Amino acid sequence: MEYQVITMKNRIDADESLGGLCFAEAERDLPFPIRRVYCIFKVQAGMHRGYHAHTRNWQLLLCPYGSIDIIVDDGKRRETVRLDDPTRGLILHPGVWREMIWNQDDSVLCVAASEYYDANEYIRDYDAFLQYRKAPGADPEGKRS
Ligand code: T46
Repeated sequence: MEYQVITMKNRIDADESLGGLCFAEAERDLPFPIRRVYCIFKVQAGMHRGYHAHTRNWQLLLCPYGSIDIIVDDGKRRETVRLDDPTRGLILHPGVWREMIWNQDDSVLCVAASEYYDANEYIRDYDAFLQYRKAPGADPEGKRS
């Protein structure tokens, strides 16, 4: 499957009340440069988002607060990765379908992305995604050079 689960480098203070800090550096800890960051917040438990793949975009997904399940689908298999610890990160390669399920109210999803936002590099139709997986050089939207 074209994803990795990583443990972010972290510094947990000996004094538990001071909590912890975790981090990753682009192109050192992550296999891509970071051009964009975004967060998804104030989502109610039980809600689903996503339902798309990217043709170019690499992403690191983090859940700094709460619990979110990420379903990753390569067109043949579907696997679920639970993000419920701030130090646990999910690197999604381009070309995988993702769905996100909120397990807990107000869980926060933070994402570092390799690309600027470009609606044209999303595949939002599952049948088009399956076609794309069969012929990754082909453009399901007719928009890639
Ligand atoms: C992804 C998952 C994990 C922007 O204008 N700029 C942005 O950088 C982003 C990410 C989104 N948008 C707009 C596009 C839509 O009008 O924000 C709206 C909501 O985006 P979307 O429905 O794609 O949100 P999700 O939660 O389904 O998916 C998002 C990311 O779009 C996607 O890249 O992998 O989070």
